Amino acid sequence: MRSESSGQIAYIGLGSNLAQPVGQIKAARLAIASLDSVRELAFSSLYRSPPMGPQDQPDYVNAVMAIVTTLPAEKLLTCLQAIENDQGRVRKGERWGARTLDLDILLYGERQIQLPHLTVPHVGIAERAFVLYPLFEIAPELTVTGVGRLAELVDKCPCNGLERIV
Ligand code: ATP
Ligand code: 5RX
Ligand code: CA
Ligand code: CA
Ligand code: CA
Repeated sequence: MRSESSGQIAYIGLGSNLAQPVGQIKAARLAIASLDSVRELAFSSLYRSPPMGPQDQPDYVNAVMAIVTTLPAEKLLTCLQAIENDQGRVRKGERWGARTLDLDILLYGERQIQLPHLTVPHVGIAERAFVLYPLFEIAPELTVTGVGRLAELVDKCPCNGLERIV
């Protein structure tokens, strides 16, 4: 019955390359798990990698978290953006610049969502080693809605510089 459903499984990508990235990721994990209507299911290792996109910025630390949530995807995004702001994220002029914390909704159940401020599955998911490898670690059997099996995406994605650190 819909009113008794326990929610959706969602995968969140975490990234940081400023102000002690490992601490930022750990703090964000606690903040996300502490949200009402969110429960942590799994958390990947932490990975370091050179910046993709603009390269005049520090290396990133990334991880992926699986949650179960009764929040609709749009509300989840709002909560994640509030956590980014709480952890000192400042949006500067440059697109894809350095940040204390970046939280992306990678997947939300098997939903495909196309809203002005929310695209799910996340646009970059199939090309980004720093997303695919940690995601594969916690959900090796996953199929990315509309894209294909995660195991195949990982096989096709060079790990260029991605290192597991914790
Ligand atoms: P990228 O999305 O390519 O990884 P980014 O994370 O640096 O780049 P941001 O500046 O953090 O991009 O976000 C820009 C906007 O992307 C956000 O304000 C949000 O509305 C939108 N957005 C669209 N789809 C998603 C999603 N699945 N998860 C998080 N934000 C999203
Ligand atoms: C822009 C990603 C262009 C890929 C982006 C991260 C491309 C990053 C991150 C690492 C960005 C979005 N690099 N670059 N980790 N975010 N390693 O989280 S900006 Cl081609
Ligand atoms: Ca909680
Ligand atoms: Ca991102
Ligand atoms: Ca983002």
